Amino acid sequence: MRVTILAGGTGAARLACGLARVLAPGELSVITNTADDEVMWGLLVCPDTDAVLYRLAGLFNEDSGFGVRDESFHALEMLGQLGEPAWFGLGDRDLGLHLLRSTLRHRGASLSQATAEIGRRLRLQVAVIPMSDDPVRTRVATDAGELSFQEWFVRSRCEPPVRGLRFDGLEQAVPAPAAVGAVSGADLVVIGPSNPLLSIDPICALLGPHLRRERVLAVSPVVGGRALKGPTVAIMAQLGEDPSALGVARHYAAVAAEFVLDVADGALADGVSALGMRPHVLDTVMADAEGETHLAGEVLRVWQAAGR
Ligand code: FO1
Repeated sequence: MRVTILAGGTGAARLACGLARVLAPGELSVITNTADDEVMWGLLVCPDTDAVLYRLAGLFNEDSGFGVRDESFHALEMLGQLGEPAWFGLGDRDLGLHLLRSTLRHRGASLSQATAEIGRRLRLQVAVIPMSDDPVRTRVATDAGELSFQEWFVRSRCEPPVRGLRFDGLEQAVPAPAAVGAVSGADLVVIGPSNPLLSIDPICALLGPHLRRERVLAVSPVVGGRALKGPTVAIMAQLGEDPSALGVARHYAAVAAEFVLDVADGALADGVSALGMRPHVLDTVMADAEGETHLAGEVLRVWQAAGR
Protein backbone atom coordinates (compact mmCIF):
# COMPACT_ATOMS: atom_id res chain seq x y z
CA MET A 1 0.00 0.00 0.00
CA ARG A 2 1.66 3.24 -1.13
CA VAL A 3 1.36 6.03 1.42
CA THR A 4 2.63 9.59 1.11
CA ILE A 5 2.72 11.88 4.14
CA LEU A 6 2.97 15.68 3.91
CA ALA A 7 5.29 16.75 6.71
CA GLY A 8 6.61 19.82 8.46
CA GLY A 9 7.79 19.94 12.05
CA THR A 10 7.88 17.36 14.81
CA GLY A 11 4.45 15.71 14.80
CA ALA A 12 4.45 14.72 11.15
CA ALA A 13 8.09 13.59 11.30
CA ARG A 14 7.19 11.29 14.17
CA LEU A 15 4.13 9.91 12.38
CA ALA A 16 6.34 9.30 9.35
CA CYS A 17 8.58 7.13 11.55
CA GLY A 18 5.53 5.21 12.73
CA LEU A 19 4.33 4.68 9.16
CA ALA A 20 7.83 3.54 8.13
CA ARG A 21 7.60 0.82 10.78
CA VAL A 22 4.16 -0.49 9.76
CA LEU A 23 4.61 -0.26 5.98
CA ALA A 24 6.90 -2.36 3.80
CA PRO A 25 10.17 -0.89 2.50
CA GLY A 26 9.49 1.43 -0.42
CA GLU A 27 5.81 1.95 0.41
CA LEU A 28 6.24 5.28 2.20
CA SER A 29 7.13 8.68 0.77
CA VAL A 30 7.50 11.83 2.86
CA ILE A 31 7.03 15.23 1.22
CA THR A 32 8.64 17.90 3.35
CA ASN A 33 7.98 21.61 3.70
CA THR A 34 10.94 23.68 2.51
CA ALA A 35 9.57 27.12 3.39
CA ASP A 36 11.46 27.02 6.72
CA ASP A 37 14.73 26.46 4.84
CA GLU A 38 17.36 29.16 5.10
CA VAL A 39 20.90 29.74 3.81
CA MET A 40 23.27 30.04 6.75
CA TRP A 41 26.93 30.89 6.04
CA GLY A 42 26.44 29.83 2.45
CA LEU A 43 24.87 26.47 3.32
CA LEU A 44 21.20 25.64 2.74
CA VAL A 45 19.70 24.39 6.02
CA CYS A 46 16.47 22.40 5.56
CA PRO A 47 15.02 21.92 9.08
CA ASP A 48 11.81 20.07 8.21
CA THR A 49 13.52 17.81 5.68
CA ASP A 50 16.51 17.14 7.93
CA ALA A 51 14.31 16.33 10.94
CA VAL A 52 12.65 13.59 8.85
CA LEU A 53 15.99 12.30 7.53
CA TYR A 54 17.52 12.20 11.00
CA ARG A 55 14.50 10.63 12.68
CA LEU A 56 14.21 7.91 10.05
CA ALA A 57 17.96 7.26 10.31
CA GLY A 58 17.85 7.09 14.13
CA LEU A 59 20.17 10.11 14.36
CA PHE A 60 17.73 12.71 15.66
CA ASN A 61 18.48 14.78 18.74
CA GLU A 62 15.38 14.25 20.88
CA ASP A 63 16.79 16.37 23.72
CA SER A 64 17.08 19.56 21.68
CA GLY A 65 14.23 18.77 19.31
CA PHE A 66 16.34 19.42 16.22
CA GLY A 67 19.57 18.32 14.53
CA VAL A 68 21.75 15.35 15.34
CA ARG A 69 22.18 13.51 18.64
CA ASP A 70 25.52 13.61 20.51
CA GLU A 71 26.08 16.97 18.80
CA SER A 72 28.84 19.53 19.43
CA PHE A 73 28.99 23.19 18.41
CA HIS A 74 32.72 23.94 17.95
CA ALA A 75 32.25 25.46 14.49
CA LEU A 76 29.50 27.72 15.83
CA GLU A 77 31.70 28.74 18.77
CA MET A 78 34.44 29.67 16.30
CA LEU A 79 31.94 31.68 14.22
CA GLY A 80 30.89 33.49 17.42
CA GLN A 81 34.52 34.17 18.27
CA LEU A 82 34.90 35.67 14.80
CA GLY A 83 32.02 38.03 15.49
CA GLU A 84 29.22 36.15 13.78
CA PRO A 85 25.71 36.04 15.30
CA ALA A 86 25.40 32.58 16.85
CA TRP A 87 21.67 32.41 17.63
CA PHE A 88 21.00 29.58 15.18
CA GLY A 89 22.33 26.38 16.77
CA LEU A 90 24.09 24.77 13.84
CA GLY A 91 25.90 21.70 15.14
CA ASP A 92 29.14 20.15 13.87
CA ARG A 93 27.62 16.83 12.78
CA ASP A 94 24.67 18.67 11.21
CA LEU A 95 27.19 20.76 9.28
CA GLY A 96 28.52 17.56 7.76
CA LEU A 97 25.15 16.94 6.13
CA HIS A 98 24.91 20.55 4.92
CA LEU A 99 28.40 20.34 3.39
CA LEU A 100 27.41 17.18 1.49
CA ARG A 101 24.12 18.68 0.31
CA SER A 102 25.94 21.81 -0.81
CA THR A 103 28.54 19.72 -2.67
CA LEU A 104 25.90 17.61 -4.42
CA ARG A 105 24.05 20.73 -5.52
CA HIS A 106 27.28 22.37 -6.75
CA ARG A 107 27.74 19.25 -8.89
CA GLY A 108 24.35 19.97 -10.47
CA ALA A 109 21.91 17.94 -8.39
CA SER A 110 18.52 19.48 -7.66
CA LEU A 111 17.50 19.78 -4.01
CA SER A 112 15.27 16.70 -4.32
CA GLN A 113 18.03 14.72 -6.08
CA ALA A 114 20.53 15.71 -3.36
CA THR A 115 18.02 14.76 -0.66
CA ALA A 116 17.40 11.40 -2.32
CA GLU A 117 21.16 10.74 -2.45
CA ILE A 118 21.50 11.61 1.24
CA GLY A 119 18.58 9.28 2.00
CA ARG A 120 20.36 6.51 0.10
CA ARG A 121 23.61 7.10 1.99
CA LEU A 122 21.63 6.96 5.26
CA ARG A 123 20.21 3.64 4.00
CA LEU A 124 16.62 4.84 4.34
CA GLN A 125 13.85 2.71 2.84
CA VAL A 126 11.57 5.74 2.72
CA ALA A 127 11.61 8.38 -0.03
CA VAL A 128 12.17 11.81 1.55
CA ILE A 129 11.23 14.48 -0.97
CA PRO A 130 11.33 18.26 -0.57
CA MET A 131 8.12 19.81 -1.88
CA SER A 132 9.98 21.84 -4.51
CA ASP A 133 13.45 22.27 -6.00
CA ASP A 134 12.78 26.00 -6.19
CA PRO A 135 13.34 28.30 -3.21
CA VAL A 136 10.23 29.06 -1.14
CA ARG A 137 10.76 31.12 2.01
CA THR A 138 8.29 31.92 4.78
CA ARG A 139 8.24 35.62 5.66
CA VAL A 140 6.63 36.43 9.01
CA ALA A 141 5.06 39.90 9.26
CA THR A 142 5.36 41.38 12.77
CA ASP A 143 4.89 44.85 14.23
CA ALA A 144 8.68 45.24 13.98
CA GLY A 145 8.75 44.32 10.28
CA GLU A 146 9.20 41.09 8.34
CA LEU A 147 11.33 38.28 9.70
CA SER A 148 12.52 35.06 8.10
CA PHE A 149 10.94 32.02 9.69
CA GLN A 150 14.13 31.12 11.57
CA GLU A 151 14.56 34.72 12.78
CA TRP A 152 11.02 34.56 14.17
CA PHE A 153 11.06 30.97 15.42
CA VAL A 154 14.62 30.77 16.85
CA ARG A 155 16.06 34.25 17.31
CA SER A 156 12.77 35.81 18.46
CA ARG A 157 11.54 32.60 20.16
CA CYS A 158 8.08 32.96 18.48
CA GLU A 159 7.39 35.99 20.72
CA PRO A 160 6.41 38.73 18.20
CA PRO A 161 2.72 38.24 17.36
CA VAL A 162 2.28 37.11 13.77
CA ARG A 163 0.45 39.75 11.73
CA GLY A 164 0.74 37.85 8.48
CA LEU A 165 2.53 35.07 6.63
CA ARG A 166 3.69 35.00 3.06
CA PHE A 167 5.76 32.49 1.11
CA ASP A 168 8.38 34.21 -1.01
CA GLY A 169 8.91 32.38 -4.30
CA LEU A 170 5.82 30.20 -4.04
CA GLU A 171 4.17 31.67 -7.15
CA GLN A 172 7.26 30.93 -9.25
CA ALA A 173 7.98 27.52 -7.68
CA VAL A 174 6.94 24.21 -9.19
CA PRO A 175 6.54 20.99 -7.19
CA ALA A 176 9.49 18.61 -7.23
CA PRO A 177 8.82 15.96 -9.91
CA ALA A 178 9.29 13.16 -7.38
CA ALA A 179 6.77 14.86 -5.09
CA VAL A 180 4.17 14.91 -7.87
CA GLY A 181 4.84 11.23 -8.47
CA ALA A 182 4.55 10.39 -4.78
CA VAL A 183 1.19 12.15 -4.48
CA SER A 184 -0.25 10.91 -7.78
CA GLY A 185 0.85 7.33 -7.12
CA ALA A 186 -0.29 7.11 -3.51
CA ASP A 187 -3.19 4.96 -2.37
CA LEU A 188 -3.36 7.25 0.66
CA VAL A 189 -2.03 10.78 1.27
CA VAL A 190 -1.72 11.70 4.95
CA ILE A 191 -1.58 15.35 5.97
CA GLY A 192 0.63 14.98 9.03
CA PRO A 193 -0.03 16.62 12.41
CA SER A 194 1.86 19.78 11.38
CA ASN A 195 1.13 23.48 11.52
CA PRO A 196 -1.56 23.93 8.84
CA LEU A 197 -0.57 27.53 8.06
CA LEU A 198 3.22 27.29 8.27
CA SER A 199 3.97 23.77 7.09
CA ILE A 200 1.06 22.27 5.16
CA ASP A 201 -0.30 25.27 3.24
CA PRO A 202 2.93 25.72 1.21
CA ILE A 203 2.97 22.00 0.33
CA CYS A 204 -0.72 22.03 -0.66
CA ALA A 205 -0.23 25.22 -2.68
CA LEU A 206 2.24 23.27 -4.84
CA LEU A 207 0.76 19.78 -4.76
CA GLY A 208 -2.92 20.53 -4.26
CA PRO A 209 -3.74 20.05 -7.97
CA HIS A 210 -2.42 16.47 -7.66
CA LEU A 211 -4.38 15.60 -4.50
CA ARG A 212 -7.59 13.59 -4.76
CA ARG A 213 -9.77 14.54 -1.80
CA GLU A 214 -11.20 11.06 -1.35
CA ARG A 215 -7.67 9.71 -0.83
CA VAL A 216 -6.52 12.32 1.66
CA LEU A 217 -6.63 11.85 5.44
CA ALA A 218 -5.57 14.74 7.69
CA VAL A 219 -4.40 14.38 11.30
CA SER A 220 -5.06 17.28 13.68
CA PRO A 221 -1.94 18.82 15.26
CA VAL A 222 -4.16 20.42 17.89
CA VAL A 223 -5.29 18.30 20.87
CA GLY A 224 -7.69 19.75 23.42
CA GLY A 225 -7.06 23.26 22.11
CA ARG A 226 -3.31 22.93 22.45
CA ALA A 227 -0.52 22.17 20.00
CA LEU A 228 1.67 19.38 21.33
CA LYS A 229 4.75 21.11 19.97
CA GLY A 230 5.43 24.47 18.34
CA PRO A 231 3.42 27.65 17.84
CA THR A 232 0.47 26.20 15.91
CA VAL A 233 -2.33 27.39 18.21
CA ALA A 234 -0.79 30.84 18.71
CA ILE A 235 -0.36 31.41 14.98
CA MET A 236 -3.82 30.15 14.08
CA ALA A 237 -5.34 32.46 16.73
CA GLN A 238 -3.17 35.43 15.69
CA LEU A 239 -4.26 34.96 12.07
CA GLY A 240 -7.91 34.72 12.97
CA GLU A 241 -8.46 30.98 12.58
CA ASP A 242 -10.25 28.84 15.16
CA PRO A 243 -7.28 27.22 16.99
CA SER A 244 -9.10 23.97 17.70
CA ALA A 245 -9.20 20.56 16.03
CA LEU A 246 -12.45 21.71 14.38
CA GLY A 247 -10.69 24.81 13.09
CA VAL A 248 -8.00 22.57 11.61
CA ALA A 249 -10.68 20.38 9.98
CA ARG A 250 -12.27 23.49 8.47
CA HIS A 251 -8.84 24.48 7.13
CA TYR A 252 -8.53 21.10 5.37
CA ALA A 253 -12.18 20.49 4.41
CA ALA A 254 -11.54 21.23 0.73
CA VAL A 255 -8.60 18.81 0.37
CA ALA A 256 -9.24 15.95 2.80
CA ALA A 257 -12.22 13.58 3.04
CA GLU A 258 -11.00 11.94 6.27
CA PHE A 259 -10.02 13.72 9.48
CA VAL A 260 -8.35 12.27 12.57
CA LEU A 261 -8.88 14.05 15.86
CA ASP A 262 -7.77 13.11 19.33
CA VAL A 263 -9.97 11.40 21.90
CA ALA A 264 -9.78 14.67 23.88
CA ASP A 265 -11.73 16.30 21.04
CA GLY A 266 -14.31 13.54 20.51
CA ALA A 267 -17.10 16.08 21.08
CA LEU A 268 -16.01 17.88 17.89
CA ALA A 269 -16.62 14.82 15.68
CA ASP A 270 -20.13 15.92 14.69
CA GLY A 271 -18.78 19.33 13.70
CA VAL A 272 -16.23 17.58 11.49
CA SER A 273 -18.99 15.51 9.85
CA ALA A 274 -20.92 18.73 9.20
CA LEU A 275 -17.93 19.86 7.11
CA GLY A 276 -18.42 16.86 4.82
CA MET A 277 -15.39 15.06 6.28
CA ARG A 278 -15.42 11.66 7.97
CA PRO A 279 -14.13 12.01 11.55
CA HIS A 280 -11.94 9.38 13.20
CA VAL A 281 -11.42 9.78 16.95
CA LEU A 282 -8.07 8.23 17.89
CA ASP A 283 -5.34 8.53 20.51
CA THR A 284 -3.08 10.84 18.50
CA VAL A 285 -0.53 11.72 21.21
CA MET A 286 2.77 10.05 20.27
CA ALA A 287 4.80 9.95 23.50
CA ASP A 288 7.45 7.59 22.12
CA ALA A 289 8.26 5.21 19.26
CA GLU A 290 5.50 2.88 20.36
CA GLY A 291 3.03 5.77 20.21
CA GLU A 292 4.25 6.64 16.71
CA THR A 293 3.74 3.06 15.54
CA HIS A 294 0.35 2.83 17.24
CA LEU A 295 -1.01 5.99 15.59
CA ALA A 296 0.37 4.90 12.21
CA GLY A 297 -1.35 1.53 12.53
CA GLU A 298 -4.61 3.17 13.59
CA VAL A 299 -4.49 5.62 10.66
CA LEU A 300 -4.07 2.73 8.21
CA ARG A 301 -6.81 0.75 9.97
CA VAL A 302 -9.42 3.52 9.79
CA TRP A 303 -8.39 4.26 6.22
CA GLN A 304 -8.89 0.64 5.16
CA ALA A 305 -12.17 0.49 7.13
CA ALA A 306 -13.34 3.56 5.21
CA GLY A 307 -13.09 1.34 2.15
CA ARG A 308 -12.05 4.15 -0.15
N1 FO1 B 1 15.37 25.37 16.69
C1 FO1 B 1 15.59 26.12 17.80
O1 FO1 B 1 14.66 26.35 18.56
N2 FO1 B 1 16.84 26.60 18.08
C2 FO1 B 1 17.90 26.38 17.27
O2 FO1 B 1 19.02 26.86 17.55
C3 FO1 B 1 17.70 25.57 16.11
C4 FO1 B 1 18.75 25.25 15.24
C5 FO1 B 1 18.51 24.38 14.16
C6 FO1 B 1 19.54 23.96 13.33
C7 FO1 B 1 19.29 23.10 12.27
C8 FO1 B 1 17.99 22.64 12.04
O3 FO1 B 1 17.74 21.79 11.02
C9 FO1 B 1 16.93 23.05 12.86
C10 FO1 B 1 17.19 23.92 13.92
N3 FO1 B 1 16.15 24.32 14.77
C11 FO1 B 1 16.39 25.10 15.86
C12 FO1 B 1 14.77 23.88 14.54
C13 FO1 B 1 14.10 24.69 13.47
O4 FO1 B 1 14.18 26.05 13.70
C14 FO1 B 1 12.63 24.20 13.42
O5 FO1 B 1 12.63 22.84 13.59
C15 FO1 B 1 11.91 24.30 12.10
O6 FO1 B 1 12.33 25.28 11.32
C16 FO1 B 1 10.43 24.40 12.43
O7 FO1 B 1 9.90 23.14 12.47
